Amino acid sequence: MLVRHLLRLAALAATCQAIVPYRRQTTPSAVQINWDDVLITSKTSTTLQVVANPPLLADSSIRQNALDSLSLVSSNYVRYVPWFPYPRLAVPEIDAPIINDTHCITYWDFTYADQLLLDFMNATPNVTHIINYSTTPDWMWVLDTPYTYPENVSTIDWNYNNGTTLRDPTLKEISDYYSRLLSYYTQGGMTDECGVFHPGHNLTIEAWEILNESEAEHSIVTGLYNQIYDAVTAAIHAVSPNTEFVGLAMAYRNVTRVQDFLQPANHQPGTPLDWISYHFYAGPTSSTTQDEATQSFQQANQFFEEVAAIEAVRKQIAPNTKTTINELGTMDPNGVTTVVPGYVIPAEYWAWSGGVFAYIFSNLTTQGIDVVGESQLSGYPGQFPSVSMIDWNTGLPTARLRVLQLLQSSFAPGDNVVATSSDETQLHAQAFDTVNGGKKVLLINKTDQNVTVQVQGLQAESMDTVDVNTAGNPWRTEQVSGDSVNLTPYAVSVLSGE
Ligand SMILES: *[C@@H]1O[C@H](CO)[C@@H](O)[C@H](O)[C@H]1NC(C)=O
Ligand SMILES: *[C@@H]1O[C@H](CO)[C@@H](O)[C@H](O)[C@H]1NC(C)=O
Ligand SMILES: *[C@@H]1O[C@H](CO)[C@@H](O)[C@H](O)[C@H]1NC(C)=O
Ligand SMILES: *[C@@H]1O[C@H](CO)[C@@H](O)[C@H](O)[C@H]1NC(C)=O
Ligand SMILES: *[C@@H]1O[C@H](CO)[C@@H](O)[C@H](O)[C@H]1NC(C)=O
Ligand SMILES: *[C@@H]1O[C@H](CO)[C@@H](O)[C@H](O)[C@H]1NC(C)=O
Ligand SMILES: *[C@@H]1O[C@H](CO)[C@@H](O)[C@H](O)[C@H]1NC(C)=O
Ligand SMILES: *[C@@H]1O[C@H](CO)[C@@H](O)[C@H](O)[C@H]1NC(C)=O
Ligand SMILES: *[C@@H]1O[C@H](CO)[C@@H](O)[C@H](O)[C@H]1NC(C)=O
Ligand SMILES: *[C@@H]1O[C@H](CO)[C@@H](O)[C@H](O)[C@H]1NC(C)=O
Ligand SMILES: CC(=O)N[C@H]1CO[C@H](CO)[C@@H](O)[C@@H]1O
Repeated sequence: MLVRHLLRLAALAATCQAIVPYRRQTTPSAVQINWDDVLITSKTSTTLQVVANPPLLADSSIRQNALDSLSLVSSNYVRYVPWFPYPRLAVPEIDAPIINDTHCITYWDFTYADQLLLDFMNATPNVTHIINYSTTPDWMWVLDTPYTYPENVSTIDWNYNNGTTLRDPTLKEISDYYSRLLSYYTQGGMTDECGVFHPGHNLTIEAWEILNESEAEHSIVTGLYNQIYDAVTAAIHAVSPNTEFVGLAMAYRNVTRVQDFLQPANHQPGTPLDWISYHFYAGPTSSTTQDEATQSFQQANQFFEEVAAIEAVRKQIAPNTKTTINELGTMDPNGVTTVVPGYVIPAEYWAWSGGVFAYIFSNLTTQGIDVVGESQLSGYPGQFPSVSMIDWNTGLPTARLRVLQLLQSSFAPGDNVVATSSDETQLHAQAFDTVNGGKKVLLINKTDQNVTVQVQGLQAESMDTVDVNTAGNPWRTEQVSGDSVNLTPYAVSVLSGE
């Protein structure tokens, strides 16, 4: 793979040499803005998801930097997900209770759950949180053989989430589990199956998600998912009446499932359908950085159409249900689950991947999506390294995190999003008349070349840019004037002016 990488660099160098003289003569790429044509007043918040994993544990050398990085992009609807490959981090009741005539023993252990959740809450003060203990204890499912989870809390275990039938079909066991978990974190403690009180915390949990990518984990069919959703939301509401719920959490964008979930007739009366959630990852297969980027932008276009189809259904049957698209990312084909030996994810990757997120933000804002969430704070070889927003060796930000931070500092719900056009093959442009900072234009260079952009309808004053050069550092601010600016390769820029 090293060879391939070198070949790629050679090819890039050759391209630059061949193209530069030609580029200098090309006419600038034009962006037209009609400030009077308001497409929508933005409802969109941008945020991220934090998947709980070992680099965030108390004894990790990068923990503090990772938490500081998280604080930079702390924002409403930030999402926290303990996840099944680390059973002992994700499941506080890791073993089934033993209850018989002579004994009553439970195995609740909040050591790791507390470490990770309290760090997360402390790094994200004064914002609303969506908490998602999506992993159910394995022992609640009917399994062919009892499952032995790894003792080592850092060991990745892909086999934990197994079984398709709950051992208690009345759903009382799973509801009680979540009710105790909520009680422990929001009501100062909980009473276990043996009547023993476990002192806990008094956190405010504004929203709770029910299960993970339900169609993938445990292959839960819609009917069962809805039943679990109804039972668990009722149990949690009894403990924490102000918590809202997020349902569905689809890995694939299936309109039928959305329809089945949102139909009130498919739920117990009174079940809240506050939010739905779903996900998208671009998965390019090409072999050059530019092709990967181009493919990812194209896959995003397809995703926008899927969102539009889901939105049509939601608006028709559940117009008040909000949407959080809370896992958005890309994957380097050589860094999907682990990093191919000898390969280094290039600086360009982190820049264009941030560009794809900014591009998705732009379109989903015009579609009226409530929350657009980047995936995920901490990834590392073994756990989706190219989806990470921090460097797994240091805990410091990558360009992906800086793009989110730039979007948060530039745009907010309440901005007027106005009609903007440009040559979409190379550049994406979207103008915002913002509530906080005057007129701004988001510019995304989809390619590895410099370009001059002529922005018609804005007297530009300054431009903030995240690109290959700024990488994980704070963005660069340049003073600009007139209506013509230069965009660097894969730049995500925000132009401000009058
Ligand atoms: C109850 O469970 C304990 C612990 O597993 C076991 O040692 C004991 O034999 C059980 N008693 C009965 C009556 O089953
Ligand atoms: C959180 O809000 C409180 C009350 O408004 C304020 O005193 C505090 O400084 C805020 N903390 C942060 C980190 O913003
Ligand atoms: C669970 O996983 C094991 C090993 O991967 C497999 O043999 C078994 O059939 C699975 N299903 C159930 C229901 O236990
Ligand atoms: C636990 O697993 C991690 C990750 O595989 C490994 O680095 C560590 O050495 C293991 N610890 C022990 C005590 O085996
Ligand atoms: C939670 O609140 C209860 C009741 O006010 C109080 O007794 C308890 O000490 C609090 N727990 C924590 C961890 O603050
Ligand atoms: C949720 O579950 C799916 C399917 O098992 C998995 O692919 C995905 O990465 C999970 N998401 C998170 C954030 O853990
Ligand atoms: C809970 O988190 C999992 C893991 O990321 C995710 O797949 C699932 O969609 C979430 N649940 C909801 C209802 O969003
Ligand atoms: C979408 O969901 C429906 C209902 O759960 C299912 O029957 C159908 O096979 C799914 N379609 C795809 C493409 O997965
Ligand atoms: C967002 O994507 C949809 C679907 O591709 C498209 O129809 C729409 O024009 C896009 N919105 C903007 C403002 O470009
Ligand atoms: C882009 O422009 C900068 C500054 O003029 C130059 O250093 C760089 O080589 C150019 N990059 C490409 C790919 O042409
Ligand atoms: C903003 C923009 O479009 N930038 C440029 C990115 O690079 C390509 C060349 O590959 C230019 O044609 C684009 O115009």
